[in-house]
Parts: sequence; C-alpha cells; structure tokens
Amino acid sequence: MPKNLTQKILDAHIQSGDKIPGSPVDVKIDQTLTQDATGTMAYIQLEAMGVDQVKTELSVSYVDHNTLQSGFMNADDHAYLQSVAAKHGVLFSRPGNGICHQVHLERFAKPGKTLIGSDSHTPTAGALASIAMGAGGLDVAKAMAGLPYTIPYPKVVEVRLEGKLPHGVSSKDIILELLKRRSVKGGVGKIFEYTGEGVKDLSVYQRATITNMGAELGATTSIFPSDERTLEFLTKQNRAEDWLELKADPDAQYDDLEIINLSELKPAAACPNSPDAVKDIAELKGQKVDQVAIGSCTNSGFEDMMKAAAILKGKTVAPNVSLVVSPGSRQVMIKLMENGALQTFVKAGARVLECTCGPCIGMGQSPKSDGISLRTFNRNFYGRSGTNSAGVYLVSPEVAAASAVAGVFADPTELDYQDSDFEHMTYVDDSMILKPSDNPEEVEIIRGPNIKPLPLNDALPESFNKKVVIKLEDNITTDHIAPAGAEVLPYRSNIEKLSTFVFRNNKEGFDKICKENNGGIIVAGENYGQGSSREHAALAPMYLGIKAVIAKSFARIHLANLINFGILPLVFENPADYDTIDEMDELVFENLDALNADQPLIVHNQTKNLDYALVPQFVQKDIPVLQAGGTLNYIRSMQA
Ligand code: MIC
Ligand code: SF4
Repeated sequence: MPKNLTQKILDAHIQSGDKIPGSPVDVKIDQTLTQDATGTMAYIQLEAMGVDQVKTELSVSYVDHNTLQSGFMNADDHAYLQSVAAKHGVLFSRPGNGICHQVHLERFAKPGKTLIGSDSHTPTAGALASIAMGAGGLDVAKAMAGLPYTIPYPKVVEVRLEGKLPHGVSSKDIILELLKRRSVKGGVGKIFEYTGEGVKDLSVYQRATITNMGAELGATTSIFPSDERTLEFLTKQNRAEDWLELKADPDAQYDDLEIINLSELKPAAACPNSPDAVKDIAELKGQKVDQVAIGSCTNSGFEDMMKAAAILKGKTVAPNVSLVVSPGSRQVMIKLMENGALQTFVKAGARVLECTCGPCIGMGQSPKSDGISLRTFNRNFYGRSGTNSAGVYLVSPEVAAASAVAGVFADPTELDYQDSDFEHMTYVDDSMILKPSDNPEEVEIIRGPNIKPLPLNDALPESFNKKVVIKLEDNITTDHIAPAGAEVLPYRSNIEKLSTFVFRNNKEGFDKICKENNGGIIVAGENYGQGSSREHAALAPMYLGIKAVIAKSFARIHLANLINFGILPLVFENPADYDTIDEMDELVFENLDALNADQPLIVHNQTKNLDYALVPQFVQKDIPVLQAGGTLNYIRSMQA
C-alpha cells in the first residue's frame, strides 16, 4: 500500500492501538522540548515520577517566555530549570538564546523524528519533516520518562500547493488562506500534509510559518516533505548529516484535499480577535496603524527579518507608529548584525527587543487604548496583548514593514524591494546551549520561593452535586481560562496564586465563586480550550475544585490536560441541552465508580428537573486515571 508522509513517520513510531481515525494510538517520542512558562511544571512532574535521566534521544529546555524579571519569580524559575536540566540529562537553552521553536528548528529538529513540546507551536518542526506536536507538561514529562504519547489516530489532509507566490505575498498569507477556509476548529483530529509543485519554492523558514500557525487550525500537526530545500537549510546549519529524503509515495491516499493556488493569493490579515477572521489587505488599506511588531515563533527567522529590512532600508517609521523587532534566535540576531540589517532596523526607528516571545505573550509592548497593532504573530485572542481594547491584526513581515513606514495598512505588492536571494543564514552558535552535567548526582536543584509544590487532586467520589459556576460560548481559549501577560506569567509555578486569575476576563471573582460553592462544573460551547497547550488551564481550575467540564466539543491538547488532572470531560449527546442549562444550576453526578467510556453518563439537573446524556471524551484506559484524581495520583498508586 502506498503511504503518505504522515503515515510513513507516524506508523513507524506507533507502539499500540488501531490506525483508525479517532482511535487512540501510543506514539514513541524521540525528542521533547519545554519552555519556561510550562517547563517548571513539567520538570516538577518529572521529579515526582522519580526519573533520574531522561530516556529520549534528545530533550531540550528553553527559556524564552518569562524573561521580564520584574521581581525574583522569573529568575527563580530560570535557576530551577537550569539545575533540573543539568541533573536529568536535558540540554538547557539560556534566556536570550532564542524562541524555543526557532532554535529547535535551526539546531535540533530532524526529518523522520517525533517531537512533543509543552507548547502548542511545537508543530513548527514539521517544516523539517518531523511529526511534532504540542502537549501538556505532564505528557512531556511522561515522554521524557520514556513513555509513549497517546493521540487519536489523525485524519490526513493533503494541502496541494500549486503555482508560485507573487512578489509581496508570503507563506503567512498561505496559512491565513487556510484559516479563512477551515476556521480555528477545522483542523481538530487532523494532520495537514503539504504537497505539490508550490512546495519546492518555499524555504524551510517559510514552511515553518505555515506549520507553526497550523496550530491555529486546531490541527494535531502539519508537515512538509524533506527535500533539497531541507538539505540546503540543514547544510547552512552545519548538520547536513541529519538530512534524509522523505516524501509521500506516488498515489498515496489522503482523507481530504485542499488545493491552494499560490499565484492567486494576496496579502492578508487576521482581524481581531481570531486568527481565522481573515481579510485581504486591500479591504483594510489606508486605515491608521499605531503599533507594528515583527517577531514571535511564527515570523522571526532570518528570511522574515531580511524581508522586513529590505522594505525598511533607508526609510523612517511613520510618526504615529511604534515599531518593535525581535529576531527569533541569537544566531539570527548576530547574522543581522554582521550583514547590516540590524543597522537598517535601528536607523528606521525600530525598537529592538531580545530574542524571546516578548509582546506575543503580553510581556511588554502592550498597545495604547483602542490601539491598532499589526503583528507578525500567530494569535490575536482577546486581551492577549495586554490591552483589552486594542485591535490586533496578524500579518506577514512584508505587510508589517510596509505599514510601519506608511503609518496605515499598506500593500507590499505595490513596493519595489528585493524579496529573495538573501545572503543565507550560515551562522551557527551553540554557546548558549548548556550540556547536562557529567556528574548528575552532584547537581543540586535550586528551588527559590516561587517554586511551589504541585497541588494534587482528590480521588473522584462515587457521586457528587455541584453547581454550574460558569457558562461559556464557543471557541473559549486557554488564554481565557488561564490568562498570560506580564502580571500573571510569573506565577506559573505557583498554582494557588495563579488560580486567582482564572477566567478574569469572563467573570470577575471566579475563584471566589468556586470557593464559596466548594468547586463546581464548567459548561461551554464548541472547541473548548483551543489555543495554548498550558496545562495550567486544567491545573488551576482543578485547584479551584472543578470536577467536570461539559462542552459541545473540546480542543485536543486541553482535553488531554483535563484527563491528566482528573477533571471529567463530557459532551452533550444532544447539543440543544446546552440551552437548557444556566449558571448556578445544580447538577447531580452518580455512579462514577461504574464509569463506562462507551456509554453516555446520565447527569440530573436538579434545578430544572432535567436529565442530560453526556458522552465521555475519554477512553476506557483513562477511567482509572480519572478515578484516581489524575495521572500523577495514578502513577503513584501503581508504584505503591
Ligand atoms: C502561547 O503562545 O500561548 C504560549 C504561551 O506559547 C503557550 C504556552 C504557555 O501558555 O506557556 C502555548 O502556545 O502552548
Ligand atoms: Fe512564544 Fe508567542 Fe510562539 Fe507562544 S506563540 S511560543 S508566546 S512566540
């Protein structure tokens, strides 16, 4: 049977399970990555599992999110992460070395490997033909302990790229087109595999923009073949030996097909507040812009920076615009220094930031009230920039740079500038990547006061009555549940404190409501928990006593996180039942000692005197985990 590329790599890593779409399969994981905002929890969990040395081929810990250090908390986290990496066999990429996905792409990702990372944009490495997936920190810890990662066997969508991108149109516009067609929930349960003539004209950096933002489709991951362009990239990174040719067999089968003619694409923008609210720049042209930010793991590669520099060369930023630039890695930054592009940025009036996530996660550079901000990033969820009234638009580096000069939305296709054949990125520097210790037993783990012990859930009772403490609409993101930003992020290792911020933009005092009602139930619409992989969006509600989430549907990573922390994920068998539930209704859950993943659970609404059939979103083997109150409790009970 001819195989597509996804099947070739995935099937070679499947340890058990049926290769039927939707059915759970256990996947062997070759590489892991963590970043600091989710990493502290992942390593606290790894320690709790009693693992001495990681069992993967390669595990890397990056520090790129919380680098503001306004107070001791972030620095405490960094010190903990550096020591725990040294002790357990993990490489440590120091703060400032770059954004995890960019550095991993440049230095470590390999064709044919599997990678999971405690960050939803881990699929970036799909640009180098890895099967790379975002996961909760606990699942990454399990992978480091040598355990497989369980996913529903995906459907594979062929995205056939035809034609050639016109001048001024970039790979950002390809993924925005796909988001426009398929929406933020169109990718759930699917892997997007890119094929066709158009692929060979896309460099690895351009491919990485697409695989990165495939996360916004809700996709399991996205993947490109490993071809001459891949070899070219790896050679420039001094690792040609990591290359192998990988592509789909002729006549390979796919579950679905999407054809995009690159020649017909135009520059586009995702409008506030969703990555799928896509419009052509032509519709926005001339509207005033207040801020432009170039960077983030989506568009901070060497070529992205060079395209922006080509447009900014000899120009000055418009007086009404604040321009910030953050290259994705130190390697890129140094190269830009060498070839003069950094000078171009500074001369144009750009404010150059360190090589981290920065404004993408609301760590500084929040726009002014009602400000219009054009960003080369991947997410524009409500409030994420730190200014709730701001309008954030997601655009290519070309649109960003052109608009920074014009002071209004501008169309780069109308400008004359060099858009290819840049002197290629050949600078390699691993000096800020620390190797693990040769004497791990001598390494002492540094635990400052911000590193709090991990809270654990109670075992699931046989029955309980709980109130609906919040009722939410469709597409609730993990940014709604556990917000990010400079005020909150320092508490990622301190769940008690973090829990006071849960749903703060949806319901003031949510934590107090939970405390007064001894926990509760969350009710939500479609695609609950989309966006970030942060397990804090399950952990903090668990800490507040949330026992179940009843939704119309769930996003993949958040669903796994709920199970990991012992919260029951359930969907309405009859979606119309959603309309009959109100906040503060009291729900009765019974017979939980006899949970069956294949049968609906009947839950009684005592307030309305109604019964609901709720379909379990877990499989039979998750039941002991849920009954134990989560994965760590379960692992401990097995060890006892
Ligand atoms: C994000 O882009 O939302 C983040 C911050 O990188 C998250 C991880 C986190 O919350 O720490 C992600 O994408 O998983
Ligand atoms: Fe960092 Fe933003 Fe990328 Fe998340 S999306 S990893 S916050 S740059």
